[in-house]
Amino acid sequence: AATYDVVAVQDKWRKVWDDLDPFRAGSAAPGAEKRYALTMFPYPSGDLHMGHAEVMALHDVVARYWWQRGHDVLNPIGWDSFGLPAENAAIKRDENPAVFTYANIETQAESFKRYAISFDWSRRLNTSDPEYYRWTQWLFLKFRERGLAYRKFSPVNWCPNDQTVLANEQVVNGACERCGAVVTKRELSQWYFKITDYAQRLLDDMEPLESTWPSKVLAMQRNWIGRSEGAHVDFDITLASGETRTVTVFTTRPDTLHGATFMVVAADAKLAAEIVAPERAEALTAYVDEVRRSSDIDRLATDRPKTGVDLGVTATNPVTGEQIAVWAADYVLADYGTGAIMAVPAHDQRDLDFAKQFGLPVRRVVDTGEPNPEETYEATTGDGTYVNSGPLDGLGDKAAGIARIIEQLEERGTGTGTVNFRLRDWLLSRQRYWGAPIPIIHCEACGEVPVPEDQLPVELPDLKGSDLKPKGVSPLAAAEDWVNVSCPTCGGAAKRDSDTMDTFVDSSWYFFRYCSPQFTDGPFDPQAVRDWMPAAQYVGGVEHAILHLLYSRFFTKVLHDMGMIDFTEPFSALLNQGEVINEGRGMSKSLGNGVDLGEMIDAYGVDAIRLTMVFAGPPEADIDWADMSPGGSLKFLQRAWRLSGDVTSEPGTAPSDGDTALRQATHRTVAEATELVETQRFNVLVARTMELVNTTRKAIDSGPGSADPAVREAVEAVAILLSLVAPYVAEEMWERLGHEPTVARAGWPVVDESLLVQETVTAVVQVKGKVKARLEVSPEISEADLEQLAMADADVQRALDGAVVRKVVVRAPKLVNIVV
Ligand code: ANZ
Ligand code: ZN
Repeated sequence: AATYDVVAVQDKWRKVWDDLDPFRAGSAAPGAEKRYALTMFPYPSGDLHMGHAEVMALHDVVARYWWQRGHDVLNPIGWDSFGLPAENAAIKRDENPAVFTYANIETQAESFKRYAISFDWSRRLNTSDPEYYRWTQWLFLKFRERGLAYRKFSPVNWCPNDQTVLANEQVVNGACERCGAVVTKRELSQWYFKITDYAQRLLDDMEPLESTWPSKVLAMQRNWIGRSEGAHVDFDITLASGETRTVTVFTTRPDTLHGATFMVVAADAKLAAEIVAPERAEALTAYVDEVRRSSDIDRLATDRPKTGVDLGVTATNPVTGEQIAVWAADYVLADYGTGAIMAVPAHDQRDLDFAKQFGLPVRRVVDTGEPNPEETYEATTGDGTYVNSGPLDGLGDKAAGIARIIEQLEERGTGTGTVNFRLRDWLLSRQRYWGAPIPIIHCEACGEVPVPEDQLPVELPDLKGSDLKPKGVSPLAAAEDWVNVSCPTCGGAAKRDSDTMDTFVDSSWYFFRYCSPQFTDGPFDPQAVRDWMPAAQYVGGVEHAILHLLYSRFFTKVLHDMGMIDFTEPFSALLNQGEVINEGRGMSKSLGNGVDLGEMIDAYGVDAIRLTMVFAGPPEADIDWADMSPGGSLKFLQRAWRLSGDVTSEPGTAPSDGDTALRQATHRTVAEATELVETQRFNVLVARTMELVNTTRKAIDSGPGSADPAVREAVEAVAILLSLVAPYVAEEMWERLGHEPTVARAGWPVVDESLLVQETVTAVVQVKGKVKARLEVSPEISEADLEQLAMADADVQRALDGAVVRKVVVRAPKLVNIVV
């Protein structure tokens, strides 16, 4: 059979499309609805890989479909081009990170073009371009003006390998997310974004996203924000000096206050050292040294032996008046809640383990019907009836118990109801070179002075290789010419802030910039953003489910509060694609199971790879490349292409006198395809296209023949459907059908509703020889289906009236006879 030359077809249309530039945003008919198709921008390390190929193929189905529907589409591309990998590569090569970065960007851009993603190439941006980071810096200053960027001296997560600070979010199981080194703590003065001010709104605004974002992502965000309702309860501590000091704890179970038999403060918080009795101070110091060496995850683990130090002071339980011991321990975290807890060992296993370890009292205050934790050392955490709880005794309702205790505390002024969030402020300073410099100047006389707006961007000095080696302070600090400046306020000698911003700052607003990437009067043109945003569809990996999405949502809310935009959520819909794996495992160098995208494309062509990715399964599912058949995809594409050579009617032939059965098949396929794309079942779309190719082939070979206008109609529909997935062969088919390029903008076929109507016949249902029902059924209905329909009919059921059915005679599609 005839075949097309994959490489020749790719080369041919690449050139034509470069000239046509068919995907410019704004090029649709006037008044067309605007749709923003956004995909997570790539990081320029090396060339494209299978993961990119998948996400782009899926994303492009939607973008190309929108063009075919006549919408105006914004489908931009750019690069998240600051970051550590480029800096580490530059150190190895003794060059500036820009060299490696921009070379990779060119390689990737070339690959994207070959891969034929329908990007608007006029909107390219790189976060490491001064024209871009000028506005990253500007936004930082605006956040600071609003009190949303501030500096504080505090213990921070420190990666000893990368020699930089990490955000909490970048510490995974106590290790650096990038390099895996065990993260330690350091005291440093650092910049933070006050994302905690937005915690409640970040939660509330998720509600409208419920049906358009994956529920898994919403759950991860909710968990990260970690809202807990509870109370602040004040405990008076009598210090060794005889003075009283009030310490507040956060608890989600104020109703168990009568069972609070000791108190625990975080060992590494200042408070512990401030309240410790002199004779216990040395023990505390030794213990804190030990604690600093372990990670938060280890500290919170329930299965590890409890450790701690008795601080030698007592606190007063505000409801029982009892004196209770105060301990310092590592299972209480310094930076959660108030860094101090009331321990209720009977109903919290960690407290109970601690009590057991150190012989502290246990008192049950909720009787759940389970064995008493005072004896079993198994904490009971469920609901029950209050006991040993004074006024609460006998009550069986937890919510009421909590409300009553809060009321009592508030009356006496010893506590208040409160809400606590797990979310911390976003630490954005990084002691590395390849990022946007923080636009602040430190002057001894004036303090922190923002770089005046007209002096932005603060450009990076040209450093390379050996200058960039991590030394614990930013390499910028050693760039004397750059760091020493005169103060913008007093003119005296001053120094630039030598830290750079976390690259998550860059990626928190790039999708705004895409709307007007050349705009010079601000980070974006407000009108352009009004036109395109929020993005109708965002496609990307679930690895960004927390950080990037949370930060982008935060930025959007701040921009809203600044009056720059009129919406509060940036992405109306989100799609997380699955992962491309091989032989059941993630691809990795160490496993040696990597699949090279370039080799795949050389062997099968772009279209076959894209089709394979889309056809593999639902977009959210992982793709095991070992089970895929790109060769099979190519065979199918050849078969589709052959159809276009068999059409003998002229372009523009009216399909109305064509073969009805084929016309019905075509129109049904298009109607279904519409539904399938809109519900993101792209793999089924491919399956339906394959069926239409087969039906059309039969019509040509053994049906109405190649001259029938219905055949042309069918093949044109195939070309348009394929244009979403396999753009090269679709274009080639379109040309062979006698049309001008580009098929990508040909328009979605219009469905003739009258061709969707299924013919029906009337089936008669008899019970005891009398007609009891008439059913409208398909002429092709099976005997079994017809019997089932008949038995389910209400009139038939009434006629049977519970009688035992002896026999059912079915003559599909016309008759069902029920004998009782
Ligand atoms: C008494 C109590 C009794 C508690 C009980 C729980 C069960 P979430 O839901 O995660 O917010 N807690 C408070 N601050 C802490 C800290 N800095 N480090 C470790 N644990 C801390 O958890 C809130 C609960 O975790 C609080 O409620 C407190 O223990 C503990 F039957 O107080 B609870
Ligand atoms: Zn000054």
